[in-house]
Amino acid sequence: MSSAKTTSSTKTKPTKRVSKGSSGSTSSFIPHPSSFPLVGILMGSKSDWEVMRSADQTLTDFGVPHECHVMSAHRTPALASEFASGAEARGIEVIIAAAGGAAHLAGVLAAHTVLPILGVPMKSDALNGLDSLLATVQMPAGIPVGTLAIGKAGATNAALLAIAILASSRPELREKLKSFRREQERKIRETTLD
Ligand code: RP5
Repeated sequence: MSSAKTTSSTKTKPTKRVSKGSSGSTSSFIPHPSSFPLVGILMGSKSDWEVMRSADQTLTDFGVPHECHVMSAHRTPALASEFASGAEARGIEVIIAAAGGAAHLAGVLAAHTVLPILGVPMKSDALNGLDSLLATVQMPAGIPVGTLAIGKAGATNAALLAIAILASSRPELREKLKSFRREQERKIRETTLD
């Protein structure tokens, strides 16, 4: 699964042609003509997609243009490097990176860009995601990765945190976040038990 998505959930494969970014670096990731993604959601395997749909859906709900791709720190290291190196020049402002097991994707991306990287550890069969969590969170000083919770909660919160980062310069997004919190609070306050 590799798709570029817009706020209207249009799924298209990323155009595979080479262009020059403003930084002079080459990139194969060209935005869909009708969308200029602000957030990139990356995951190490298609097997992560069921969980990462939550990040995709949250960004869609807030109307944040974004794109979703599968790439791996281990299986496609050159692709991961290319994406991260060219992301800033393409207008991406935040990258969400999900991986499981020896979860190095977020760290490898962070090594190639100064954009904020939000890591989401995937639940693994062998160690229930503890391996993914430790691999994502234990970055050496100097190359930060903001690590979220394991699994779906982490995926949703990575999207909300990306929105909060974008909202620092976009008042309309800040208002949407406040409205989301109010609605969340209202639901809890109105909860009744049998
Ligand atoms: C990681 O290995 C992926 O992020 C995934 O969570 C895990 C297993 O991948 P598959 O073997 O299911 O492709 O790279």
